[in-house]
This record gives sequence, C-alpha cells and structure tokens, in this order.
Amino acid sequence: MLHTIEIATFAFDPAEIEISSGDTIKWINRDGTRHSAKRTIAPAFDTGLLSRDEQSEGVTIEASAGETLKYFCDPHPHMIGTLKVVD
Ligand SMILES: [Cu+2]
Repeated sequence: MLHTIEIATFAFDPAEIEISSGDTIKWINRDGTRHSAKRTIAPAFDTGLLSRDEQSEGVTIEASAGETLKYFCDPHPHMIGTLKVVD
C-alpha cells in the first residue's frame, strides 16, 4: 500500500500512521522551508531535502508488526513522525 504524508507548518501530517511491512511511503512538503524525513537506525531512510510542493521518492519499509518507528526532519529534529507497524 502507498501512504502519502504531508509536511506543513513544520509538522508531519498525519504525525502518526499505521503501516504494514512492505508498504511504501512518500512525503510531500507544503512549506516554503525545505524539510526532509530521515531515520538513522534500521530500517533507515532519508528523503533528502524537499522544496515546496516537492514529493519524495517512495520509501519502502520492511519491519515487524508491533514496531514503532520514529523519524525526524534533518534540519528541524524537533519535527518527529511515527510509523506504527501493524499486521
Ligand atoms: Cu523540517
């Protein structure tokens, strides 16, 4: 399944989503400020900086049900998003 998460007003929207292992996520930035979605521990990913209205490449997540995966924006690490892996 494909999920799209928007980035607006210095926040991920929705901030938390449920995914299944093998799902793909894309982020799209609606702010004038550049943002990213990054996770440094496995499963690690990094969209790189996204300009306004730019959509990331798809990130496919392989993880176990029950895992809660946090990620952040590289230049604004107070921006936190959560992926809850469910069956
Ligand atoms: Cu940011």
